[in-house]
Amino acid sequence: MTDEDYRKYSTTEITDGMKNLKAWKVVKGKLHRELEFRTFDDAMAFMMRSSLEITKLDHHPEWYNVYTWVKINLVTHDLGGISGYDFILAKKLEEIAKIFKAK
Ligand code: H2B
Repeated sequence: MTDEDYRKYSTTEITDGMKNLKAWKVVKGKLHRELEFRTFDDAMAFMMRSSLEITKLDHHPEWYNVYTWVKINLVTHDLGGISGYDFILAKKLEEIAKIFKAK
């Protein structure tokens, strides 16, 4: 994470970044992912574990939980678009989701 990452990405940069995030899509100008956990408790544990990284990054997801689902949208509100920080957070969330064997 550097100042270089804190920049609104161009369409080309976003397309490039998506190559490393196979399960993610761009929906309405945000990085989007829908995770399904084995149980509601796992979904909650994922959110709690992620909160530690989110606080470290000081970059926050738009997300909500329904039962075993966690639906995530990432965008940099202060820049009005997707930045490098959204990609950094997406990769982090993906790693944590793996620990919980989310689909
Ligand atoms: N998270 C996201 N996703 N976008 C932001 O613009 C943002 C944030 N701004 N978390 C941060 C906090 C900012 O308000 C603080 C002061 O760093």
